[in-house]
Amino acid sequence: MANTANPFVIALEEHYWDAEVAQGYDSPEGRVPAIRQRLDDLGALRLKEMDEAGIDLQVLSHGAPATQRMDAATAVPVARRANDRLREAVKAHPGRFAAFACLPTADPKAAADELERAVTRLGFVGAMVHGMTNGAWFDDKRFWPVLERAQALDVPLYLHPAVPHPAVVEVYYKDYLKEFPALLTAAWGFTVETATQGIRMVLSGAFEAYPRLRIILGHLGESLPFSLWRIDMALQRGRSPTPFRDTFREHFWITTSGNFSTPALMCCVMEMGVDRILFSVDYPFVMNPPGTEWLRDLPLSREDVAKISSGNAKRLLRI
Ligand code: GRE
Ligand code: ZN
Repeated sequence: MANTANPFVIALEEHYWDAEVAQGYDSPEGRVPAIRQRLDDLGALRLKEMDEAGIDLQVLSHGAPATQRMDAATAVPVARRANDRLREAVKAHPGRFAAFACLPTADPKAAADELERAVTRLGFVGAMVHGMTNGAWFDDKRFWPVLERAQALDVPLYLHPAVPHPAVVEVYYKDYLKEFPALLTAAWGFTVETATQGIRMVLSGAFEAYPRLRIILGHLGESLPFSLWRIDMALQRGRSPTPFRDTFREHFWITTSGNFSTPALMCCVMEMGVDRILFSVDYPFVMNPPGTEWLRDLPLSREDVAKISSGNAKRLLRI
């Protein structure tokens, strides 16, 4: 119930599956009927659960790995059609949805063009990229045309987790996967993969090349805020041109997706500042009510809760 005493609530990392993109996907989570039903729904059920939890607007994005594990010839037309269909879903419920584009990153030039089309023609607020593109990290210079275009369009790129590289799965996780499949995803594998991607983005020099580039990380920054001091200290023993911590705090925004921990949030507030923290659930992998109940009861001022609820998102995404 949207209580008038509560601020407007925008949730930033809220997933769906496009039938064409998700064709042939097989994930343990996608096989859970209650999750699959919600991934497939961009209408009545989703809106009912938003209303019940007090979420006014979801920024929709495809679930992992979206179009990041497709070859270039496949990804380019599929991403285009998926973004067109997502645009229709957003249009069908004015004021309730916004969208992050999926990009055919296997063809970086086409991905940059699709980002531009999604922002300028479809009204999308940025794009989401899920882990490695066929084994290549997103900080690789081949992908810099996408970074350059995001800066030119003044939209953020949301770096979302995906299942780690097969060699990592083999060496780090295989022994425990049968009993604990989530070790590979939300429990730890996603976090390590995406934190590594965040660190690599800084080390690559991309933010010196694109000084207005903005990156969003979910899950309270994939644990990076907790480790900022140590990373910064250790890297400066070498010859890092810009202090890691300064670059991270200037270019990264973080969301609360799937991580409703007050102690972890307090660490983020202290390291990043409250202006860099945006509410998110990670629906339907996580349900809405625990997220909004946590948000309402945070031991922060009303002004700070309002910033996390939607004020920061409105400014970052120009919603
Ligand atoms: C996600 O895309 O956010 C996700 C998965 C699988 C498990 C948990 C999760 O794809 O948050
Ligand atoms: Zn997610």
